Amino acid sequence: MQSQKAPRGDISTQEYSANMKDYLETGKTLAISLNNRGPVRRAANGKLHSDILNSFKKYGFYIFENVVDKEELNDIRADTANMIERAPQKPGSILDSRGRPALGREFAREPYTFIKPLSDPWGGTDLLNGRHPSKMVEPTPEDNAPEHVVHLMYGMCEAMPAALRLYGHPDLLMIAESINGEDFVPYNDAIFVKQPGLGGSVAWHQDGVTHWESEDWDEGIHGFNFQVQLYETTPANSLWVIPGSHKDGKADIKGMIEENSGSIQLPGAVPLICAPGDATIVNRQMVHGSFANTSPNIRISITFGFHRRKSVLGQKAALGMNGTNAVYDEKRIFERAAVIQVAIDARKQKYRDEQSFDYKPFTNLKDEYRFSDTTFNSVIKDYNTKDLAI
Ligand SMILES: O=C(O)CCC(=O)C(=O)O
Repeated sequence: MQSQKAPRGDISTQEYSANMKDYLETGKTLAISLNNRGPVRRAANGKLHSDILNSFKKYGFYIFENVVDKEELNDIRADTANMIERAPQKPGSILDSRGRPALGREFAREPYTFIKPLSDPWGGTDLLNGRHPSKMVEPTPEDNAPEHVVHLMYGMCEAMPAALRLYGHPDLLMIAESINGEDFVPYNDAIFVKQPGLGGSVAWHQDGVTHWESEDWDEGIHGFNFQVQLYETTPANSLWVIPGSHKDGKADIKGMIEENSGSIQLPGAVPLICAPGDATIVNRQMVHGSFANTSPNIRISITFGFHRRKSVLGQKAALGMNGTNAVYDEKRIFERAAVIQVAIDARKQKYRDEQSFDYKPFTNLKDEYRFSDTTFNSVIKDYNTKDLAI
């Protein structure tokens, strides 16, 4: 088997898929052998069952099955499809491909990232604090491929009513509370869109950039991300992680690839294989990434993270917030956390019989943070200018 180190344009999609085949199989076998998937289970106190917490601590990730039911999933799929359709016709356009005003031209943060099909936009660049040191393989797209594809979408709580409701999901918030404490706070959100035969790579990286040298560094200090999967995920299109790598401090990813004869097929990695409606948690310190999607299957992952409050308080803005020179003070954290409370109420207004999550920092503020036009404007509009990236 050839190793995967050809630069862009030097490898066809067919060759690429053939070179990946054994690696994908090996990863899948290993993934299935791990004891870290199942339904959400609560302990007697209503928090996440310790078996699950222990498994998450051991491996750095966990797959919760059947978290989002079919009806809700269909709502999220419809809102996501609409957001993709309403993207600017090409980067910089103010109209979508049907000539309508593109979504989000009035948002304070651009909601779309476009890339060239099958490319790796971050690997080997200084972007996002330079946290993606090595480039992935970029196969040559088919002749009929578009020039650009949507790779990421931001601002889901503002752009997608069903995503705002998902953000208030009681099981997901209970999981966040169980991992990061009752005063847990948001990080950010992003929707990864990996279209069949077009979706790009996310080069191997660890998410956190702030606390590697902190005196109180530990395996959970950079928080974790959820991914809710809208479609079945496969080894060819899914996110890959190296189990246990969240415990080992800052990884020398460039060195790992060099040691692997320059191949991006890092040994020991596993794909997150999910059914539609499953939700994963991934520790942000894990070495993780995803490959160009030459498969016939789409992956759309609704991704949003949470932190321990003390991990962000007083920290300087990083990653997507780089350049704002912000420091995450009490006011900013409170304002960003208010999105959780409004989301809980937006959800309650649709799913009236469901037991809502009690977000402790807002237990006595529920009435002020009901979902309404007023709170949409004061809390949700441009909420992601207050993301808490570390
Ligand atoms: O889902 C992917 O392909 C990449 C996700 C990722 O890198 C992240 O959530 O940090």
